[in-house]
Amino acid sequence: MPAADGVYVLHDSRLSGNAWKVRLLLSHLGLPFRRVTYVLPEGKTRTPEFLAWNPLGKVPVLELPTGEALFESCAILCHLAEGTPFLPPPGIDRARVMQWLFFEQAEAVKPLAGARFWIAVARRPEEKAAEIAEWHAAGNRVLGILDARLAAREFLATDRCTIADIANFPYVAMSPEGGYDLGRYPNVAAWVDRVRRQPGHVPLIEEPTAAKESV
Ligand SMILES: N[C@@H](CCC(=O)N[C@@H](CS)C(=O)NCC(=O)O)C(=O)O
Repeated sequence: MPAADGVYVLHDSRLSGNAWKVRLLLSHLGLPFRRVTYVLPEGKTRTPEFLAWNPLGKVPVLELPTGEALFESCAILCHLAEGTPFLPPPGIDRARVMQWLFFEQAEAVKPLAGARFWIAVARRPEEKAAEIAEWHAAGNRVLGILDARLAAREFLATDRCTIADIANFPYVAMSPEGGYDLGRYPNVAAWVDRVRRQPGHVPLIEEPTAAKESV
């Protein structure tokens, strides 16, 4: 369905951390949007219409009021945050924001989200036992790096909450579902609470919990 009514349309799934990032920023910025929520195994992200928005067939996709569509959560964050305090103007602070966005995509998502998916969403950890062991090693390294970064600062990139924090938040906050112990990373745990207390914060699941979670 096109963004005919001139508002943002977020194509997401209920348990997607990547889509949660976008919903968080839309809410922080007070931007009205419509949600189209997919049950990923149903295959509706593989239709020609969806693939025209994102050839990878993944959520999130954001339809803009102009009718154009963007995929890749961090690119969407950059676009929405342009000209707001969530993305500093060109310079070293903006480069630091980018640094932590790339860190999230290149280093953090796979081990944190992979373990969470197989343990807490698919609930078939035995199928990925070897990978989960590898993810836990890599993910604990990531959490250690974040903990060191946050030892003497409140936010990842600058002295305020930016899209660097919004991007890293979901899969770090949900990492205990994947068997990670945030008690080992007190600076990360305090940052998770801090990001959660930002005005406009929304939970992953906003409606009452259904009996059976869909992906
Ligand atoms: N790098 C992408 C990853 C997107 C992604 O992996 N989306 C998942 C949900 S969190 C998805 O749609 N998976 C379904 C599939 O791979 O078919 C982003 O940050 O947006």
